[in-house]
Amino acid sequence: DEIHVDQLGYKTLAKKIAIIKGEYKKFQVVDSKTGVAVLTGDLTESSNDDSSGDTVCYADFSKITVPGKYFISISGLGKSFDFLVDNNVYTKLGDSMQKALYYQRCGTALTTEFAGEYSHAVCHKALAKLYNDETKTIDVSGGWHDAGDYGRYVVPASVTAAGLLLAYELYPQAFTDTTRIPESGNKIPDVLDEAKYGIQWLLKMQDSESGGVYHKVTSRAFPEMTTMPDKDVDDQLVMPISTNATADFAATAAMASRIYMTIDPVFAQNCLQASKKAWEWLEENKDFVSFKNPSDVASGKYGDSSGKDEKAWAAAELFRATGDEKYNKYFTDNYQVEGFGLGWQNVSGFAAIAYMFSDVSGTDQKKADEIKKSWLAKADMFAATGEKDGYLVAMHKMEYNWGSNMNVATHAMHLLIADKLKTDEKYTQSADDCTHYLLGRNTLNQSYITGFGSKQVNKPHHRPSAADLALKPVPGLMVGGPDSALEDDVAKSKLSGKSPAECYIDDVGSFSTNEVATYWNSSAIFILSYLNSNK
Ligand code: 9MR
Ligand code: ZN
Repeated sequence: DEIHVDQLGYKTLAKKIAIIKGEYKKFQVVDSKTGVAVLTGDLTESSNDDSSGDTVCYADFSKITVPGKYFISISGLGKSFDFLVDNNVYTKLGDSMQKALYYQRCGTALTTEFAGEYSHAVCHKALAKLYNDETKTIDVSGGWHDAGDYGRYVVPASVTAAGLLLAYELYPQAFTDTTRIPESGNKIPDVLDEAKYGIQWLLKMQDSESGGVYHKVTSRAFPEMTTMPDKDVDDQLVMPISTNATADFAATAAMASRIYMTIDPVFAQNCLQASKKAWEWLEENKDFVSFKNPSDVASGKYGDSSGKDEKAWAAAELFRATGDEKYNKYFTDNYQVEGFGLGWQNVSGFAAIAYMFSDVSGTDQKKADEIKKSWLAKADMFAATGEKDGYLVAMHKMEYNWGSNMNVATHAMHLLIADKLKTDEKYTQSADDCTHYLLGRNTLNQSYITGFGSKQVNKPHHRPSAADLALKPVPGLMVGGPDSALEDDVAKSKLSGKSPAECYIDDVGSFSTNEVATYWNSSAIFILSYLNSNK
């Protein structure tokens, strides 16, 4: 299996490239039903890939536009996995990745009607104790289990929800009301029902008095891998308020107030009130309140050394939702282009998007144009990186760190946003190439999304998948992917000496390469919503 393709396939009119390890001359595209070769072509000259160390050449079979199932064959080497040429090739995947968030829901029973073999009884419904004062308990049930663990964290959950809202806002045609979640059929696109499920929990994480938002609610330690959600009965502790939880919350709630305005006006109003209240906390607590795990707590940290990008994001969203000059001023005075991140730690990309697309009167057009210019320059850089990369993915070899698949997906998001600002095929092409990477066109020939592709993830670091009786893991979850820092014992013992792009192992113990996370899914859902928006 040295012939690497997108294991789902390609849309009919898309550019279609297979990537081959080694040096060969000719390839054939074979119709896998009839066994008939439908195209013979020349491979390109070989070049080197920096991130994997591979020597690769390319088969371009873009000419194949007849829908069907095919494989690539190279004499002396063998054949690729089967793949489809079909305009609907990513439809099921998009729906499934969104449905995966339903499987992550906390505080509700996953019934067999909607969850099938992945059903379980209600979990984490008991009142949670305030870490700083265990005599106080509050109801913070709901939301999503963050990842392979059952922690619920405000920072990443905000980013997850914001990614869904943004996908819906830019590509509404990609979403349906028929993904078989409990809300399906309510005339609201399921993606908005899912985002609302997360945001309703975020609302509960706000301290109604001060407006500050608690950083997370988790148990002290991670439960065993074989614990189903409903069997995890350790105390749930609500950790102190932090700047970034409060600011990310303010941003996401303001965004929600805009998006749900006509669809769900009461919810939209609640979100706006809560967002403003969170902003008040930020105004009263100007010094950065970071989050550190207390010594007896070992759940995920989601720490950060700066709250600047988070606060700028909150200001941009609040300005867009209200038109109030005070938020505009805060944004224009404070926003600095710093990385345009679209992940949990650096959210300056979300801040930029909110401002660039603002049509509220009072928007500082000069500032917006400046940001657009930098955004496009960065997109040019990503596109150039992708073109140079052996596997055509917009990634430098230093970027294969924990959650590298999110880097791939957010770079694609960046490119797609750029295309919205200034249509250019090189942007959408590079984003497509990132998607192909995630779906198996990479050095390991590995599809990184459970339940999809020919070489699938079978053993994700995901407690329900490890604990339930189902043979296959919960489908539609994207794993973190290669992490060259080798940050768990399995990775240390099995991956040492490997190139960055190879530092991945499908092992339940490898939490630094094979865990799942809601915000990783959300970034992938964004790019799939683009792909599924124009069939
Ligand atoms: O996604 C997070 C990654 O960027 C960090 O490097 C890593 C270590 O701090 O944590 C990751 O997030 C994990 C979180 O801390 C706990 N739940 C599982 C998350 C995904 O691995
Ligand atoms: Zn739960």
